[in-house]
Amino acid sequence: MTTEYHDDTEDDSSSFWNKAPPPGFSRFSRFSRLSRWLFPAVTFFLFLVLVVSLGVSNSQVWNQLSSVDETISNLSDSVSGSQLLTKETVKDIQRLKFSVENNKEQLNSVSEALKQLSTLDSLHRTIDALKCSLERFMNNGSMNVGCCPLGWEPFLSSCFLFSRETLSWHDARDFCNGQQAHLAIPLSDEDWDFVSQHTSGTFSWIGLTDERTGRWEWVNQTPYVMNRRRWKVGQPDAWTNHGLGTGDEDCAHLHSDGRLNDLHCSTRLRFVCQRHSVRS
Ligand SMILES: [Ca+2]
Repeated sequence: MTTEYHDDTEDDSSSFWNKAPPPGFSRFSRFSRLSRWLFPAVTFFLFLVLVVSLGVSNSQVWNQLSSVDETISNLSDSVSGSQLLTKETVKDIQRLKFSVENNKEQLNSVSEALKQLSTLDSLHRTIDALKCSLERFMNNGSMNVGCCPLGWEPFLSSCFLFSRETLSWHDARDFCNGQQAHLAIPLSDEDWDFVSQHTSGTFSWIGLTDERTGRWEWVNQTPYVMNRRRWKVGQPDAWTNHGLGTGDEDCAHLHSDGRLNDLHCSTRLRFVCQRHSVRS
């Protein structure tokens, strides 16, 4: 006889596992399953938040580092530029210093030249005085006039230069001024006769004009007293049809007969300079 062994454990187990769970066990089971997923999910979520936060933070730090790097770069460029500018400034100062030294030397040269000119002028005056003394000695001291530069005519206390070249009235005035003289101002009858005799047969400018104020005056701006007998008949007539530009006849000259006529100042004529003679 065979004894069949039946293990009824399965049935018991089945009965055990299949028996209805106690009240509340189902909720506990769902909670248990949920808690098994919830913790990793929360952990993952927190980890994700941490990664994102770190990423954002790193991005901000990176941007700040980039900004600092750019600032340092700009500062470096600025320092380099300043150093370059300082070098150029030093070069400019050196060039300026060299220029000042050079100008100083030139000024010293000009100063020396002026001293030499002053010495020459003094020497020239000394020679004129010696020449005057010599002429006075040769004339046994009978001279009652001063001495004049070569080519000038002495008369009383003046020297007169009667030019052969022709200039406008203004150029003649400037030439005379350059000779430490002025266009002739014959105030006395003696001066007038002396000058008119030397200019006879020519037209010659003298220092008389009405250009500045419309009234006739001497070239040194002292008033002129009108004397009609010194003028040609009908003069001065302030003629305007001269065809020599604007203005009438503002400058006076000695006519060939020694009388005055007004003429346009740009006309080129001979002229008479006058200066004080040298006495010793
Ligand atoms: Ca005239």
